Amino acid sequence: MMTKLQRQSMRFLSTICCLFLIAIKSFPVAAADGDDNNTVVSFVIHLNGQPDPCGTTRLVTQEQIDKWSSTAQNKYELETILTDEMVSVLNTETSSCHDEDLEEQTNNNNDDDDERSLYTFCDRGPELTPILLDHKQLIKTQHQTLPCRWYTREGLRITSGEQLQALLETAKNRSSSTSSCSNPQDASDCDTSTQAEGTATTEVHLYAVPAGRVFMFAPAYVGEIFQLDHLKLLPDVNKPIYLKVLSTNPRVFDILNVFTPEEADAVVQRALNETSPTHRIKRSTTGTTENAVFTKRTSENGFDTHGTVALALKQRIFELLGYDEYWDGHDDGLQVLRYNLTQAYIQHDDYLTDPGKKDTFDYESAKKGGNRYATVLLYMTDLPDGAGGETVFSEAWPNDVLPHHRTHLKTAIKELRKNGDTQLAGITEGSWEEEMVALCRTRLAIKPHAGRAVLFYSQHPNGEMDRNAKHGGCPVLNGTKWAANLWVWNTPRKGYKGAPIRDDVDPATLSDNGPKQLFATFVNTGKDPAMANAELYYESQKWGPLHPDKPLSANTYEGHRWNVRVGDEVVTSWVIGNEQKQQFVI
Ligand SMILES: *[C@@H]1O[C@H](CO)[C@@H](O)[C@H](O)[C@H]1NC(C)=O
Ligand SMILES: *[C@@H]1O[C@H](CO)[C@@H](O)[C@H](O)[C@H]1NC(C)=O
Ligand SMILES: *[C@@H]1O[C@H](CO)[C@@H](O)[C@H](O)[C@H]1NC(C)=O
Ligand SMILES: *[C@@H]1O[C@H](CO)[C@@H](O)[C@H](O)[C@H]1NC(C)=O
Ligand SMILES: CC(=O)N[C@H]1CO[C@H](CO)[C@@H](O)[C@@H]1O
Repeated sequence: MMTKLQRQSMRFLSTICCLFLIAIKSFPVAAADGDDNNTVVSFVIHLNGQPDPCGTTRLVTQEQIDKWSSTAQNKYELETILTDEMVSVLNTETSSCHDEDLEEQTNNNNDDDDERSLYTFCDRGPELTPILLDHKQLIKTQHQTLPCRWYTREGLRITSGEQLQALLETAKNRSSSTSSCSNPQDASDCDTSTQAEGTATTEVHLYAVPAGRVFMFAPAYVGEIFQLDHLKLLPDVNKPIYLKVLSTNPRVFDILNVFTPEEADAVVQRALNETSPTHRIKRSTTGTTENAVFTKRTSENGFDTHGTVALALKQRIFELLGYDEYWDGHDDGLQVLRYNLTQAYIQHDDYLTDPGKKDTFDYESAKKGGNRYATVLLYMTDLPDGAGGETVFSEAWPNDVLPHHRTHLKTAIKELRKNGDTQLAGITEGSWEEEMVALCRTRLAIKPHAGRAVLFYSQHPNGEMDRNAKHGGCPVLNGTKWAANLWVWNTPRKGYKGAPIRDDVDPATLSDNGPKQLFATFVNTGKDPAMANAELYYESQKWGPLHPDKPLSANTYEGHRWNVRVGDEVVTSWVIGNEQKQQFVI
């Protein structure tokens, strides 16, 4: 924490520095860098997920930016133009905007510019580039490589010239207000005459994401704020959505104002109503196989893949994570969780492994496979004080405890036994649940409360698993905890179009191992007059009217869900089983 005195002297220093800047600005030489238009911009480049920039560009004129903006016909052209242009204006002497993994691998000291160029970061080569759904639309750079995608610090993908210009304007406004005012909060301090000269360098920060990779926020310190002004305010909340950093390693964030109490209620109600055997609330399973009940996950869960609210939440979360469009198959559906008294989920990784290689799916996200990379947790209920139920990151320590004040697990267990909290709830001495309660009181633990949302990453920006993201659901010591989570994948997941397949799988055998196409018929007998205007949907996508005596049919896959709607209401919901031909009747 800064003391008041320190803050004052900081302000004093910044005033001096501004006066100094103003002094410099009166020399014509300051604006000399080939600019007639009074506007010069320098781009500050960050590699995906890195708070510190890897380099800055030479000054760029408005005219140049106008040209890039007007040349690009779509987002793919824009990202290629930006990649080429950034390479050409980057100050290479001071830049480290290249792929360090690659440099290490090739392990050579030669000063080959190619290997130290941003191009090697944007295109990490076929072995390290997952193939995303829009891969075919990517346009090669002048260097015949794949381009980066470009984002703001807040995760807004730059998809058009207008957006780039808007970014520039925001940055210009910011730099003019900070360079000519000693106190940006107080406009009376601003010297408008220097603002009019406008010769201060405007810095625009751009975050480069390699082809095939996903954007990740780049937290620098605990408490840092990322205000996501590109996300729409929720009508009932009416406050900006923002992230607040809870931990930088693992990367954990609070997400504020991202869902409403009404949405939380709707999701819980829907979960309680669900009757489909695959989606209803039941004892949870773990891992890559769907039916492994695990003794150290005692909580229950259901899935909400099709509810209107669940879908709205999913789309909002995707936008928040940096997707400019919702990609089907990149998530597991909203998982709704219930933890009754004493129930818990021991610390684990959301990142999946398949050591026995039972799947043809390629889980190696560090190469070109896919895995879960982001988890968003939504807490739906308040618990009484001391009621447990935290989400604990077992490899991370609380931020407000100095290292030498950290409590050992054994000490924490002793304390628990002394004050008897856990026995009261029905947790026995020596059980894994007891040890978890102790862990939750010593490690980085997030207290649930209604409306709280948390984001964490299970992968590093280069796709490697983040082993510090191990976490668990602490035993509930009083009441019931409701929560929901969304797992987001860096590629389509198993069974979905575009899912990555292991290299060592013979494609000829794939049809046997991969998901089987099945045939379903949907019939409206007309017996129920309420179904006269029924419509058939595949998940939330309309398929067609399901009129009496006009059956519909479709090729589909096991686990896929078809819904019958009357008006806005889903009245019946079918999940495809494993038989070749199936019929569903209302
Ligand atoms: C920048 O400032 C101008 C003038 O004050 C204002 O009209 C404009 O809306 C601002 N633009 C952005 C993107 O903040
Ligand atoms: C749950 O089921 C009840 C009774 O069928 C119904 O009235 C209610 O609208 C349902 N709620 C949701 C959220 O689907
Ligand atoms: C959790 O509590 C609910 C409500 O009391 C109950 O219906 C459910 O069966 C309980 N689940 C388990 C696994 O005990
Ligand atoms: C559980 O919480 C309720 C409500 O805050 C409180 O009255 C009760 O004493 C708590 N029970 C235990 C065992 O702490
Ligand atoms: C305000 C100003 O000087 N605008 C100039 C910027 O550069 C273009 C192209 O050289 C000129 O046409 C503008 O007049």
